Amino acid sequence: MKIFYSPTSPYSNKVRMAARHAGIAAEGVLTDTNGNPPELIAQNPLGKIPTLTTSDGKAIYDSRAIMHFIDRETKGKLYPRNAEKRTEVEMLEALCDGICDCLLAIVYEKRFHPPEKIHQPWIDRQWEKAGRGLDHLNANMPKTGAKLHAGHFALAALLRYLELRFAGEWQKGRPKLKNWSKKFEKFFPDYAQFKV
Ligand SMILES: N[C@@H](CCC(=O)N[C@@H](CS)C(=O)NCC(=O)O)C(=O)O
Repeated sequence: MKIFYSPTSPYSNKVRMAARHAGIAAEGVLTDTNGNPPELIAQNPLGKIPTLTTSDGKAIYDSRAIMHFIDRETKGKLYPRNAEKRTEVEMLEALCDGICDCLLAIVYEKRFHPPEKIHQPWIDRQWEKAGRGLDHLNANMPKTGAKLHAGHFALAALLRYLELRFAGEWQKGRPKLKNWSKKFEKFFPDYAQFKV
């Protein structure tokens, strides 16, 4: 099994941490999407990471489809069996991924436009969404103990991305969120390896 990934991609980090936790052996294939690598495009026409290739050559994307695949392969290591609890975990994952979507939109707006074409109102709109999401997380932190689930990995990946691209810009007024990584790392010591 292979996972096309980049250490700076939050969705890649989410699935790679989850695979590690669930005991899925997948070889990481370091991938720069900017170059449209043919081996990635052959698996995923969208040219996005993460993309997983199974041992029998099937491609699986996007990150949530990969998470569900890992969960099925490991008989439920990532999502609770109970329907209500599962929905809660899926919502946490959706919120964390959604905040990453907003943050990525900001990064791409700046990266793929010449300075005079960067549209600040679009950046502000995305930053507002991300801010509301982060406030919601800070007010509704997930219980975190030895039994980790997909939502924890999505949150851990989001925090790594914030540290990487928005250092010092998101912690104010969100002490619980700021301190959560330390707690998570106690239960997932490999978290340090997912820092760029
Ligand atoms: N919804 C997708 C998002 C994947 C995504 O946007 N990945 C980024 C890297 S973090 C990417 O591949 N960007 C390259 C591109 O869009 O060309 C998922 O959850 O996997």
